[in-house]
Amino acid sequence: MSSKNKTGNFNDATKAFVSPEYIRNRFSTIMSDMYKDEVPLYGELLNLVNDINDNVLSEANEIKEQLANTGEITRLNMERHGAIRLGKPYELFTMRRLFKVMGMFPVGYYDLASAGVPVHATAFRATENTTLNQAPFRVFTSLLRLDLIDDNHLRNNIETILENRQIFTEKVLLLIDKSEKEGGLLQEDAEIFVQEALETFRWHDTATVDYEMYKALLGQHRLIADVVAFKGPHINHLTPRTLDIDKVQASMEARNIPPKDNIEGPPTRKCPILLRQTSFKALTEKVTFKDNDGNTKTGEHKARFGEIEQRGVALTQKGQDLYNVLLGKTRKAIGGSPTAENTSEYNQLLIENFKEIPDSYDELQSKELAYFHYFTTPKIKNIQKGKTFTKVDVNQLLEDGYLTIEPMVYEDFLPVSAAGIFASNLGTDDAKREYTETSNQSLFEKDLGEPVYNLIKWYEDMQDETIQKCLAEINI
Ligand code: OOG
Ligand code: NI
Repeated sequence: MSSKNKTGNFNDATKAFVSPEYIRNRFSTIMSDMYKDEVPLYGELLNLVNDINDNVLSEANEIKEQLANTGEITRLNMERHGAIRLGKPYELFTMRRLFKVMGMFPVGYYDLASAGVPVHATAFRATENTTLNQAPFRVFTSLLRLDLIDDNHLRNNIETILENRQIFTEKVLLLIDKSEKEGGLLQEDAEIFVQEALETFRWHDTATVDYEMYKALLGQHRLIADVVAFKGPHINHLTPRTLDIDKVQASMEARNIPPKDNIEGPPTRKCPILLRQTSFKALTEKVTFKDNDGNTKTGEHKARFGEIEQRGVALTQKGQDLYNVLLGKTRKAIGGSPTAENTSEYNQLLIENFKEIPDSYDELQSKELAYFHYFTTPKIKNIQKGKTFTKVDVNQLLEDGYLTIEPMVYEDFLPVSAAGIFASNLGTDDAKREYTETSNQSLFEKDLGEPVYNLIKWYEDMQDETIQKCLAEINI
């Protein structure tokens, strides 16, 4: 080996690419710091969530052990998601490339039109258990559906406004290209990348349209004004993960954080399922509007809020179907979305109806309603040599104590909850809008530039990975 070559290797070793996990955590941190500055209540909420999580962990050993076994314990304090709303296909396509630099990929398709919000969406996140535990940051990303705007004249105006905007900085576009070509970013480029990427998510207090246009956009849907009237897709909330959402909800008022009336999702349970979410209401923020003659006008805009969530076990298709039936049944009984007036009636009914989903992990497992991590126990050394075990033996191995399970946490979102969160921050009139068009996953994927991961298949594969690992240990 020549010394030149050696020098080359040496250089390569010192100038290694930083991992997507490093970039993702770095981005998540500076985003959170920026949002704390922009929306101070979010900082308060973070403190409250941390206090309550510490309490839960010191009091409930069971939960602590469970999170240690699944590897989630290390990520708890950095765990959060955000949400952005994009206007045109180019923005979605490029956002996919941007998130890929951070090891985030589109998982799932969410149609919100059926819930009265003219967008469809995906969530960008890590897709491996280890990388999720190292950097759990995710972003719910929706794209405006212009095909749902019935006013032709306004739709044309919106298209022109959106055509003329560039939400990404030149530098970030160059670094995305570089990362794609070279297979990663060096430390110094990664730092520039996160700072430049952050610019896209920043709040702008000057609108790009005049006040009349803003009013026209609002008249169509408050969400449309939020997407179209601004220079970029400001992050509209960040959501830390709590281990006890009921406690946080009950403690918010005492810290002057005004909570939304009800918690979205399933009821309180011993074994939490899927996802429960609540938020504080959006701030009223001053916005400057300029017209063509250079006159300015000050108005108000509501978009940015804070949210918290408690995550539970992921459900199988069978479990999800049951969840949708029970939630639908409860909402129908009270006449639609819950209101401030019927919150306690709604919660009672929700608890009652959800008794149909067993509240024990063993039963959720045996009825194939939820996904689990499988682990071998020390007992496997007593297993007779010679026999080969396969997937069909798993339940027997569990029963005989050779295997144990821990719940696999739900990493994704719920369309009805998402619509409820949207609605609580958009005003009731908008929430009552009805769009009859059907969901359009293939158009979304065309705009995105690649298919989204199938949610159920992702959990199925993850569970299978843990089972195969156990079988390999047993069959050695
Ligand atoms: C997104 C709402 C969806 C969630 O947690 O379900 C969401 C939005 O308001 O843009 O973040
Ligand atoms: Ni959210």
